[in-house]
Amino acid sequence: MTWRGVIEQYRSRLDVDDGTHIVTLGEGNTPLLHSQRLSEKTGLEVYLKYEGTNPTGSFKDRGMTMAITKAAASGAEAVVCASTGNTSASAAAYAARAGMLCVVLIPSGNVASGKLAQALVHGAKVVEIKGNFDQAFEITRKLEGPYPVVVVNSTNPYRLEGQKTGAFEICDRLERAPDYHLIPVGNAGNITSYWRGYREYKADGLIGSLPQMFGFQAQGSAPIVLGYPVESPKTIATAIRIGRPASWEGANNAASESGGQICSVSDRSILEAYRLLAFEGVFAELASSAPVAGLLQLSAEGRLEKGKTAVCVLTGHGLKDPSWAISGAPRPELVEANIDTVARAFGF
Ligand code: AN7
Repeated sequence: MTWRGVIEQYRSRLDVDDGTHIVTLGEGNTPLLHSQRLSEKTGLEVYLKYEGTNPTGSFKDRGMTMAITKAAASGAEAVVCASTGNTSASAAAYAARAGMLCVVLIPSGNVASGKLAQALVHGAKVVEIKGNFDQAFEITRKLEGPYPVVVVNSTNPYRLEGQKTGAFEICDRLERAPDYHLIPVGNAGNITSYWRGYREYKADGLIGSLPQMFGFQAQGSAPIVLGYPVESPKTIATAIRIGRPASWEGANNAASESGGQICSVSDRSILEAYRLLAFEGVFAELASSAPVAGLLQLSAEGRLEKGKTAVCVLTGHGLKDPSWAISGAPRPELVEANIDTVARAFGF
């Protein structure tokens, strides 16, 4: 069967009426890659759910097809979001597809260039604030009501509904749930959503057991781990530079009900995981490398049972932020255009 996006694929599990026009870019159906190197390093069977292959390069598309489909069906003409980058890229693309206006509020200086490029090319109206994501989000929430816009941040209930399809795809592929599910945590919507998806499959007898859910925040931006909001969150992983997560409780529930945990990982370990993934051919953005850093940390602490199956969700594509890839590598050598100098430069 041809793939027509997550709503058509999981229609019976999503609340979309038959006559509704579906706004889709063919999202979902992303690869679940076995990682030879991570499996060898940890003694587990490690899989990577590579969400970078979604139409706008991140997992946000799963929820955005739902949010924009519902907003369009309700007659809305404009959507708004605050974003660390990926939500705005996705909202801009799906709003363009639906012929709607998209307005975006971002923290100045802390959005990767590829994400900003996406919002702009799809015709979104982008405003930067002299502040962080949490401040942008607070303002955004207040716009709905007085102004004719629908908020498409993950507080929009349809976003989390769409995102649970990631869990369905993993179970459909493995024909069971993994033992461990590892995922980055920013606003904490995605972990909340995956947990909902797994529980739904379990309740319907499609899987026999549930995974332990492990969420990873960056150390300088780890409010859930600390137990209180962080006023000035800091991390190189700008996607998860969030000090006051909207789905805080959802993340805590997922961790406690599943016997997992919300943990933090250092920026250094995130960067190491980013390089490790890239050397295995998988280009994921920094935030997406947090669960891999977390996997290695938990494994080194002997907290994961060998032989078990683990899935790390790689939430966004590495091309979103090429600056980190380039800054960590030597500059290409510039030589004269002939075979001898080229061969010499290659070291042949
Ligand atoms: C690559 O785009 O919050 O815990 O505004 O872009 O569901 O928030 C992005 C979050 C992980 C965290 N990985 O997911 C935004 C935004 C990537 C992300 C997360 C984000 P949540």
